[in-house]
Amino acid sequence: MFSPIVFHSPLAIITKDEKKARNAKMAAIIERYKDKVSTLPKQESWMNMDVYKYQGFWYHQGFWYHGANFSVEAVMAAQDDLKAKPTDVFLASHPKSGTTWLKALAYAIMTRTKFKIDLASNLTHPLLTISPHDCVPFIETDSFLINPSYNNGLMATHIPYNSLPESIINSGCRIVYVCRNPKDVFVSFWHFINGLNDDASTSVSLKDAFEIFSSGISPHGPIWDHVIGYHKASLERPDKVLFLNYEEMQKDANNEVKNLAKFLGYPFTEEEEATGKVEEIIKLCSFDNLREVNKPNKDGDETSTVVSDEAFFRKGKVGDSINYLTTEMIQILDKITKEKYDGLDISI
Ligand code: PAP
Repeated sequence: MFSPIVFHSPLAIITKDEKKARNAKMAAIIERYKDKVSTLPKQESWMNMDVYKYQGFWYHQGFWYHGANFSVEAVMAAQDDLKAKPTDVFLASHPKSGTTWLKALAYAIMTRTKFKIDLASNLTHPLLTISPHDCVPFIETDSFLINPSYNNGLMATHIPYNSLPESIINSGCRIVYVCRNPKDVFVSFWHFINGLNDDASTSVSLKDAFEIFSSGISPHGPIWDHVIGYHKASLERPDKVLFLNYEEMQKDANNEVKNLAKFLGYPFTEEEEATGKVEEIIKLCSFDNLREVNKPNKDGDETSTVVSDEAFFRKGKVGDSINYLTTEMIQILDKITKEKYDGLDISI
């Protein structure tokens, strides 16, 4: 059976002093990997940011905007420090592929006997008051990195399959991956990075961002290799790696959520299905509901640790990229995707 997961990250809200202490700890991690990073190939990516190629994928280095989260050093530290248990569950994805939604669903499924869902009273369930990112922290953020013994049994990562900390593979714990159409990922990513930006002079045009994304040098890129790594793993180890698809989740949430619950070891009982538990969880984790809960600004900017919660809820639609990309851009991304996924059963 799985270890019980705790209420939420105790690090969701921090004071200025705590933030300073955490930055100091992250600085120490950056220092720890300084020599290793200095040997890596480097390229310019978007927003005046250099990215470093590590084990086939690109990452920013050191502190960038909201801290050193997701940096190449953060990946290295997770690789060295994470000790996964066989009962753990890791939710994996390329950025902007449906991570927040998957976090909410997995958390709601796994804690459903502990927390009552009461959409009317708006008070009882953690997902009605805090972000899915506070319920399920990333291993390559300071929530975990400054406190490596912190592990609540349900964690998330953007690290590609081949770079996962060895204990995640060796312990035999479960991994759920969510993939999404690269065109929608790109448009979502572009909005997200420009939204992070306080300084308009460093915002990136769609055209420039497109060149970077399609050539694979955006952070965690190339997206296609990211997806393929987990897809292959899901074929080789189907009992340990579940491969989900954002578009399928939108099309048939009921079926996908039941599958997810089964894979996680928390299948819905007949009674739960008959009494609408699946639909209740889908509604709790719906875009509209989560966006409402994560509206600005409950916590105040001074104390929030990372990106503001609302940034993770833009439109939540399939195919929105058509409203932004030129015909040529669509053709380019479709061609790369077709070639890369050739012979693989990856629906997009
Ligand atoms: P992350 O990698 O930074 O954690 P991630 O959650 O993977 O981000 O992706 C964000 C996308 O998921 C956004 O897509 P959009 O820009 O095309 O709108 C966001 O709106 C969408 N999203 C977030 N929550 C949900 C949800 N509950 N249902 C469907 N889509 C969602």
